[in-house]
Amino acid sequence: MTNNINKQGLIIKAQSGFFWVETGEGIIVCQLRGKLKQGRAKGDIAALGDRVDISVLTDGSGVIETVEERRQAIVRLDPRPQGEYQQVLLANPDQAVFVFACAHPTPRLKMLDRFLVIAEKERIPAVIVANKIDLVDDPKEMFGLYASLGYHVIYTSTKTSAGVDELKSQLQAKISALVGPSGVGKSSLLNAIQPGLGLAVNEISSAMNKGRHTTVTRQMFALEGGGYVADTPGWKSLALWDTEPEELDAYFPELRDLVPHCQFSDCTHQHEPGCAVLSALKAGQIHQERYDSFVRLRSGKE
Ligand SMILES: Nc1nc2c(ncn2[C@@H]2O[C@H](COP(=O)(O)OP(=O)(O)OP(=O)(O)O)[C@@H](O)[C@H]2O)c(=O)[nH]1
Ligand SMILES: [Mg+2]
Ligand SMILES: [Zn+2]
Repeated sequence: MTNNINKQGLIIKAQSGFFWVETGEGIIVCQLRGKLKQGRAKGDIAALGDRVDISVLTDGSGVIETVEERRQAIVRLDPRPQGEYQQVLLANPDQAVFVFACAHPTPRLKMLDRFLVIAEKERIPAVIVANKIDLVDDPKEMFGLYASLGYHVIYTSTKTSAGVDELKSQLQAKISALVGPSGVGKSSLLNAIQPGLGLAVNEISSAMNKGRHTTVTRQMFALEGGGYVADTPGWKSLALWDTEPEELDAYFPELRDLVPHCQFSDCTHQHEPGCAVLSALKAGQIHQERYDSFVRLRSGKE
């Protein structure tokens, strides 16, 4: 009855209901099969990073028949009159790469802490890049604490090329969400890894920042040796939207193992007697700044 060809692929670009699917034998522009759209009011059915089954029509266009279940996703909640809508910024990221500069701009570690909490919650492995190490004497003074918590910290400079190869191999064969404030050197780092890459990502990034009523393109970029990098500027506006205050201690690696030792099972780690977190803080085993971030996020402040 039909002579459609069935293929599998990865959504590498999404724009206005069209999806660019990399099949391994070329890119096919697809739309969603109508029956898939039934749940649409709740959130994106297909998104950047989704693995899909498609059928290819005789005209060369494609139809997405099924979307594989997501392992995890970076999701933004969009309040709409008809109810909250879950925008998927990136499906199935293998890692989130948080880029900060050692100076110019001054690193906002509170923002990094918040990003790390989101990554922990979504179970996305986090990698920290401390760029512009050429501008400071001791970059580990600022970022060393994160390595002690178990995070992989890569120290880089696009001026001296320090750490660029390490970053390159960290990105290889993975889907990475690249996140960080403006001016920290994301584009410069990508260009150092692969000429032209930073430029391409930047164009998309600035288009996305124009506001919600302009056309939103979400795209990820292929690395020569395999793997993809997606710029996800939406992290700045990600709220910890479905996080209860009680679960937050689980997203701080240095706190979560202490929690079972607190005297009260509903301990807020702020004033209770017998609190293992407060004891550790007093003993200098927890960094004050990280504890402050915990208290801040727990109180719902952004
Ligand atoms: N000293 C020094 N400057 C750097 C380094 N990396 C980038 N820069 C400079 O920092 C500035 C910002 O770099 P970009 O690569 O445009 O930063 P970005 O993160 O892509 O910024 P947005 O696209 O606005 O998000 C530029 O002037 C770069 O030349 C570095 O390792 N050391
Ligand atoms: Mg840039
Ligand atoms: Zn406690």
